[in-house]
Amino acid sequence: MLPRHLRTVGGRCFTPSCNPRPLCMSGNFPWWSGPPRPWSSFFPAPTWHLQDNSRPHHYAAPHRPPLPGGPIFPWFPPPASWLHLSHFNMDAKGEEPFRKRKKEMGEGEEQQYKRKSWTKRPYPPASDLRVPPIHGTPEVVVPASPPTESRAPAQRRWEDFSRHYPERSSKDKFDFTVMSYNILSQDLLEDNSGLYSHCRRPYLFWNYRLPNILRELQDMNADILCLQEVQEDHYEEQIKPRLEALGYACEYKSRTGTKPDGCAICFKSDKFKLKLVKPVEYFRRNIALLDRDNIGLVLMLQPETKQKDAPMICVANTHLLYNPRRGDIKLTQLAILLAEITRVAQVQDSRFYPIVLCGDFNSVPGSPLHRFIKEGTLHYEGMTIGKVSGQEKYTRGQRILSIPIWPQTLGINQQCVYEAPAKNQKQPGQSSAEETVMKTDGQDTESDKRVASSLRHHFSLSSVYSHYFPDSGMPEVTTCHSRCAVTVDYIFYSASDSNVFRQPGSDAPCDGLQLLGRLSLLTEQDLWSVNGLPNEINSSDHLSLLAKFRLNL
Ligand code: KL2
Repeated sequence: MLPRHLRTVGGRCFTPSCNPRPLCMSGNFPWWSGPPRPWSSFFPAPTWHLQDNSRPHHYAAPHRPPLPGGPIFPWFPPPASWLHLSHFNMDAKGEEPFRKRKKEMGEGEEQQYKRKSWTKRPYPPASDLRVPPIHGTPEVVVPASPPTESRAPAQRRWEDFSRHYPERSSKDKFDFTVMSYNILSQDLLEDNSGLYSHCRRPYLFWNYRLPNILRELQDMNADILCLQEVQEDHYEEQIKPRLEALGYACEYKSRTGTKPDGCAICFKSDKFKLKLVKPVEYFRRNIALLDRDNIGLVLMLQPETKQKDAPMICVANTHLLYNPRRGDIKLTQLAILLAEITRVAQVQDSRFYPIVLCGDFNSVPGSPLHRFIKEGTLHYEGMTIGKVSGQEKYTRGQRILSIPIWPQTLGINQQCVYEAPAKNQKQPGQSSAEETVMKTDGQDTESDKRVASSLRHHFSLSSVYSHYFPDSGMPEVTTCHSRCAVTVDYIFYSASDSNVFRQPGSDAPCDGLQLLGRLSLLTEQDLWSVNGLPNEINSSDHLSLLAKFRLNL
């Protein structure tokens, strides 16, 4: 990939802010039938001059104007070498030879890859590609545009759980919505272009993707946005100004090292007052295990209510390491984040302000890392490092997690709490049971060994999503590209004692939240029926997650 300063090639920069308006752009969106969007004059989207009806496997939107004839790419594609999009050029001519793609694959991936990305799929009409916009706070199932074919289009529905809770007067409750969304940084898209070889090339340009992403953020209108893979230049120049204009206050933490992206938390400034910002870096110079540049961001927000002392809400956002084999690093990064949350969200002893923990954890449902977050405990003795995130099927021959996983010099104990400097001093969030464990440390009993190889944390966290569709048993998917379609994104939250979705078995005292609703996810099949991700409408390789919570005052 070219360094960023070289991306202005031939007088053309591939970010909209400094891009001369391409000849084939117009200021409106082909799928948007409502009033002109406020941003359309700032971020013009291409019209359908890119149509290529000669390729039957690419659907042709019925409302595209006919081709004027002659060349249709006055301004792109650039030569492959400019953007490392060589296979996109191949895509334009047909499919890249399978032999070549095979080289990039790991063992066992071949069949999966063949099936997922290169089976010819019938392409649906444009109306099927539409994820319905949600205006205002989502309360109702958004009506689908009438399908033009017999096959039902993939739709995301608002699932309303508010009927499970008694009505409360407005002064006794504080309702708010939270969105978690990995927006796919353009740099990472270009670095890992092999993952997007199934996509039509025009949909991969930042000029095209940005308006779609902003549209989605605006239409969802969440009170809190937790965004991952936000490229710093795009954030400063385009995303932050737009969100501020929509009434958000924005906080950002860039990845360490030379990585150009990071995480942002944006919140409606008329709904919350910012009490604390805690950027979290996982990199530690002196700890070999922590040589990666992932980060997290934690905010303490005070709801703006008529009642004076509404409890604060802790909102954490992270993007954990991708590497499927390095579960040891992922768990340690998570432990650092949990230790930071413990520091800032503790009311007293083991009581915490309600926590909303969002992000891309690069771990699948049911994996040890996922179970650890939900269950609050993980016995990891004998576990291979590749098993932790559940991304890898074949973990034989891999190292097992050391006991303890991270060195003492990190200053975080097995309960994911920063150790106090003085010996025998009670840790924040430490129960008397753990004190006892520490005192008996050194006696080599079986149960001590088990404790030594167990992680714990002190929060009682539930997941907004159930990860499987109850009717069909099909897995929900939050990310989908040519190599995989899985859940790796989550919204976890402290469920109140009265929450019907409270994690079974969790007995930690909890000043928590009630889950009032969520925007349903899709199956892998749904997503491939619209050519996977990113596609014409959904401009990331992840879906956004959206939940509505109630804080009882
Ligand atoms: O899975 V992700 O995509 O949550 O959407 O998080 C990482 C991956 C992101 C940040 O590192 O970049 C993607 N193969 C596939 N995807 C990769 C790879 C890779 N080798 N490296 C980074 N990513």
